[in-house]
Amino acid sequence: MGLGECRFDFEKKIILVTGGSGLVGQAIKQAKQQDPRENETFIFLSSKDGDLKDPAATQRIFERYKPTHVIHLAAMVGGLFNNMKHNLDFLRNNILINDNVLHNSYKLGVKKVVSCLSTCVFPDKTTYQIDETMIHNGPPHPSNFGYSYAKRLIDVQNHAYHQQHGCHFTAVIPTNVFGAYDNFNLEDGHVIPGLIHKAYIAKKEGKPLVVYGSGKPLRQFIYSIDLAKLFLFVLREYEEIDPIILSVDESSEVSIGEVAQIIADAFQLEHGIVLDSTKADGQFKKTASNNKLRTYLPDFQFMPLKDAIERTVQWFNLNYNIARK
Ligand code: NAP
Ligand code: GFB
Repeated sequence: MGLGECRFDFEKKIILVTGGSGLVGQAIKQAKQQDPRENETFIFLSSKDGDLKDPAATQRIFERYKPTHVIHLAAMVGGLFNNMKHNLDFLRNNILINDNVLHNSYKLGVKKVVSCLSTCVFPDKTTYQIDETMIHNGPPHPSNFGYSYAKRLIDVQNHAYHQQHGCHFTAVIPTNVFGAYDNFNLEDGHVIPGLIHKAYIAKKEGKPLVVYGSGKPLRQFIYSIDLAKLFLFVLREYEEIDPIILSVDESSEVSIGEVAQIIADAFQLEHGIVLDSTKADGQFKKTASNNKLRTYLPDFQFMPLKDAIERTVQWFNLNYNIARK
């Protein structure tokens, strides 16, 4: 069954989206408006609704909204440099958040939970392309071991809840995501929002764009809106407990230098790009296979990277005042 085609599903769904105010949450808000279903009611949470690290606050949220389905996005999230500085916080905060959300979902008889891992959780020393079966095959890259082990544990928890209680808790594994409402903080954010913010400043100051590291590492980037459409597919159609990678094709993998050039062109920068090799490169590559996704959605069209980056640059220029930075 393709995207947009739906089996008639009259079951009333109350869908709680934890982390609904962030990059991916805002994209799901937009995607569900573009592809609405009468039987679905969405509730988008932010940390203002309650700290999900706190068991009592989490229980209050679940008792208040009584969800039938959960899209679990809430997490301590950050780029390479934030992870390298705070591996312990990424480990503890995400373990606490995930345990509270999954256990309250079990206690309230939630019919389905779709949690969110990341391709950085896979082993650093591996064969390529990486696929879903490799998730526990060795240590992750040392730059983000805290976040990675906390995320791997979600897969372990999903299987444990299924084995002991028959719960239907699953997970998706996206590659690096970008888009509107991202975290454009220069220290803590990911590479695309970081470079967009730096290009914005470079444009104003008539300076070159500074790219951290060698510019050689390779990444697959998925636009938040494409990811959101795939999240809705998984919520509505995907029946497995085992996770599924949500990634663009391997052929769309680019180097950091190439993505920096796309951003510099989008801002029509006139002073070029310089590399700051004093900064870390992190993991050289984490090339993921989307073969499993393609068995479900062989014709899914991803937005070309250049177009998606130009839309994100446009959003940042228009929303500079409200953007997280
Ligand atoms: P984000 O923009 O940083 O948003 C994080 C969300 O989680 C926000 O809504 C935030 O609420 C909420 N949150 C954080 N700590 C919380 C707490 N203690 N209690 C309640 N809510 C809390 O993150 P994102 O990029 O959208 O990531 C969404 C999911 O995708 C995460 O699970 C992340 O691990 C995963 N992921 C992201 C990427 C990527 O490249 N961004 C790649 C792969 C996977 P406030 O807005 O109130 O702070
Ligand atoms: O997106 P990023 O921070 O995360 O960095 P990772 C990607 C690459 O971009 C690294 C380079 O090779 C950086 O050296 N880079 C160049 C920059 N300029 C910049 C810049 O201005 N800011 C940043 N941040 N990078 C993360 C994991 O790894 O991937 C997280 O640590 C999460 O846990 C995320 O999984 C999706 O792709 O290296």
